[in-house]
Amino acid sequence: MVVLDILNAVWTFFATYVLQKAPYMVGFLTLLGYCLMGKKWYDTLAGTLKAIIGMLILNAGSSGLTTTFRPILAGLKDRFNLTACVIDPYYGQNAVTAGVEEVFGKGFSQAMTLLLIAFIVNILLVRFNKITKCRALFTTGHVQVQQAATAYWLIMFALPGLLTQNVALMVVMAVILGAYWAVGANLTIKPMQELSEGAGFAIAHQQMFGIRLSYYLSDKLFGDKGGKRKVKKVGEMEMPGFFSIFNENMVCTAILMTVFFGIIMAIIGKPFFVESGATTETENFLYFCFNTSLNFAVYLAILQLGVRTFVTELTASFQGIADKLLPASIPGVDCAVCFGFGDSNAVTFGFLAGLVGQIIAILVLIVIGSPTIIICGFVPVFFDNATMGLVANEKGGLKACLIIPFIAGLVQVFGAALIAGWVGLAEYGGYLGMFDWDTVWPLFTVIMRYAGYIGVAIVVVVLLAIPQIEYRMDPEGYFLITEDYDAYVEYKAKKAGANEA
Ligand code: ASC
Repeated sequence: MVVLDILNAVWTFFATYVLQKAPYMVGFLTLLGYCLMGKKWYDTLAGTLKAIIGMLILNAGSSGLTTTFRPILAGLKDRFNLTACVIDPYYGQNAVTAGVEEVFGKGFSQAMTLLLIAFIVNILLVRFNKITKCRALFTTGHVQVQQAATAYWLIMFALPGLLTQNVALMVVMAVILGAYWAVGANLTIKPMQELSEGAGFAIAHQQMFGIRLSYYLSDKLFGDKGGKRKVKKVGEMEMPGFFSIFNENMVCTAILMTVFFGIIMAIIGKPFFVESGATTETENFLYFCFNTSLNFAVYLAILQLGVRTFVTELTASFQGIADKLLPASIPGVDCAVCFGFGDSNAVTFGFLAGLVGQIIAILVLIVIGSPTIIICGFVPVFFDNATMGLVANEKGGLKACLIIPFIAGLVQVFGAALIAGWVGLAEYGGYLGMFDWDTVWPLFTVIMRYAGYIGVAIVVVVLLAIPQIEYRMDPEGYFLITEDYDAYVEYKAKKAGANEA
């Protein structure tokens, strides 16, 4: 009994402080990887610490952005007394916690059990990737918590018949969520390897299908058509005179954010910020707006430093895990990691284009008298659209970097309004609202709601078929791209040469 108690305590500690805390999960994987590689103890210690600290720095940047700018967008809601649904992962999680007992008669703790089982499904799918073709392991715990909560709600809503059968309910949920993690992260491998020139990570976040869609569309609609068309990327834009200062990432971010957030903050007005404690009665409001807006560039710079600190450690050590435990796999990380690669200004442009899209969509909802009104959340509007913009810019240049996030912004609001209104989460004030959860997950929910168990089978089969199709399109390059990126580039060049000849 004592042994069981100890095991239980160790497990609870691990689940709470490692599995759900991204920096320590990344540190744990780095430690494990270096140990499996037989690295000297002091190199292992140094690498592990760098990985944890790098992730903590990244978190400092990303939570700085989130805590400073989230209240501003949410402030619009309070200022105008709107009863509306905020699309934001944290509001989404709160809404599930607040409503799940009342609506389904189930506690929130089961969502955490779901998380653990789904994670095991993810590991198994990667372990057997000779068959499954899934190559990426999800490591972003906080995102897994939010997704487990929302998936828990959506699936119970879709399959009310399962509510009395706990085991079946958990199995269905874990298989779908675990498959979504494995398949989604896998979809981002190609765009991320190309963007980072083989840094060796995938994205394990909330817009994984969005990233692949952005990659696909930017290439199809705005791409260079095999060298026949010139694509102008954000970084290559020659801007005349005054505009050339926009080439500098920090300056560009600072100016654009001052304009955009300056306007929004002016609309909300000083009393709101005094009340929320962000400023004081005596502080000059113009100064406050300017200083807050400049902090955007500060947090972005911090975030990018964090990426540089931990990515090499994590991906180098992951080789040990890939060699010994999970062959041909790479780690899936937070979407903010890709902001350390590509054209930094694409991050800012993608975000602003997405914000414009979201604002227009919200105005449309108001004008048509939609029963569910959405308020933009900072996390989807920034992290989703910046990521998709960055990817779009790589393939399709500036035009793609503006148009694709703009459309994504529309889709996020309309998708969220439909699904959150339908499943009843809007009543509790929030919905996860990130790109995949406004598109792919609503689709899953519709299929399961109307086709029951057959729907579950359709969702699982379609998900698992995706990596198979991708593999069949390029069997030789498929594992090469994660195992040896230089060899992959050479192989691609040879193939392109052969095609031309
Ligand atoms: C999310 C979420 C965050 C951010 C962060 C981006 O989905 O919950 O805190 O995105 O992961 O770096």
